[in-house]
Amino acid sequence: MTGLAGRRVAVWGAGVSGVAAASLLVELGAEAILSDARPLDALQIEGLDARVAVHGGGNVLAGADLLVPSPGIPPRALRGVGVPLMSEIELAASVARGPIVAISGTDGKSTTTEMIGAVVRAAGRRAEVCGNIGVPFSARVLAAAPDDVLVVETSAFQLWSCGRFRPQVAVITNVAGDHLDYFDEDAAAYARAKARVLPDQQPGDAAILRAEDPVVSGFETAAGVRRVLFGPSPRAAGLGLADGVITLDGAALLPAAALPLPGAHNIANAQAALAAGLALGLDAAPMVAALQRFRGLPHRLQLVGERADVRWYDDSKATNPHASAVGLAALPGPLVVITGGYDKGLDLQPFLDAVIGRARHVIVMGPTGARTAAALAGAVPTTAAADLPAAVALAAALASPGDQVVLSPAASSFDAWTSYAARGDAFQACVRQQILTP
Ligand code: UMA
Repeated sequence: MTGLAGRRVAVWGAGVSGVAAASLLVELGAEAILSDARPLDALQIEGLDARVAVHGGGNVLAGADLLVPSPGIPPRALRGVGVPLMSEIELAASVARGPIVAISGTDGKSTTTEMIGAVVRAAGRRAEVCGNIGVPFSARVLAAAPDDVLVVETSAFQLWSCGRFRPQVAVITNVAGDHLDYFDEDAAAYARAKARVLPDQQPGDAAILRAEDPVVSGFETAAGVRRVLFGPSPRAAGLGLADGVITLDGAALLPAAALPLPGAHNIANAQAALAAGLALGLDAAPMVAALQRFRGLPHRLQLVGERADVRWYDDSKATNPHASAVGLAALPGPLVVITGGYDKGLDLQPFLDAVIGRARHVIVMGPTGARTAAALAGAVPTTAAADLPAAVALAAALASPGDQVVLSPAASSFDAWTSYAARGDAFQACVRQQILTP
């Protein structure tokens, strides 16, 4: 059915996507050669189909005429490779039986993805939530029944190499500067990748686009595709916000204050989830109820605890300056901000704008720390901390009653941790040990 049976396909990268893609390929009757830049004894491969051939110590084609690259492999490493590329999500989508909802954009993807899973289930359909959020699409696609909704978080790393990818519902949250090192500083290539959920849509499919983002609302959609705009401002058509009430085509749907998650960005995430559910033909009432119960995900402006009238938040998922700014804007009250991490060379301005005039103090760490401190000189007091325990101790000394202390890195975690989740866990452990435990 997919034309993959009998093909010899190389899969590069033996992380979770490579393992899932190679296993799916052999399941579909293809011959899969999985290779990794690291030596075999350094790899921890779990759940790989025994029929897959594995090579370590370098990525190889081994006579394959099709290549499925792992998302972590940047375009420059695949240039001139000589065979067509097939993205891992494209591979999975090629055998999907149920409708695909693809969530793209720089910020809010994971929360929106989980919200869509929640509203779909509340409305009585099964949802398979997968993709960049952690479980590869290729690992889940065959488990889904034809009536199940495949809710897929898609990253620019997965989208740029798609040859064909048709989600019946495409959601784009926003496009802000991120991952420019991966795209060799080519912001247009990054934006193109974010828009890659749109061109293969068919008449009757839906494109759910963030109204206030000029890049996103300017994206072209295919002929016959329904464009639904969303965002927290008054709007006659689509999902809007008027007098604190979320509206659908101007009619009241849900007071924003009934959403448990704080901030305008979460109003927008909830609107996108409602729009996606409505595009699937689901009833509004159970979806609205599900959003009123939705408590959010770890490390996304997660309240760790409160002590002496100071609230401690973990926003480790804010891996770029724009995401940090969005999270900081959602917090009331004076801030003590702990920031810094792996330097992707991003423009710090959105973060600087969010802390100037609002932060009592900014504690800087990691490779972006010195750059941040220099940019804030004269505007906000800054102090460098050697590590997270030191930063937490410093923040405790600087915070006054009524303040919010927030880990808001504005940078990736790869300087010191394996993931933003590991960084957030470490921060929460420090807060519990040093602050919350009497
Ligand atoms: N490798 C090679 N050759 C190379 C480079 C790397 O063989 O030239 C190998 C590495 O040695 C390693 C493997 O590739 O063994 C890692 O592959 P990967 O980095 O693509 O990671 P996976 O484990 O397959 O996880 C990927 C996503 N990772 C990235 O996009 C970097 C996960 O997103 C995703 O959850 C998972 O697939 C399932 O779909 C993570 C992420 O950080 C969470 N995403 C970025 C983000 O959200 O900002 C885009």
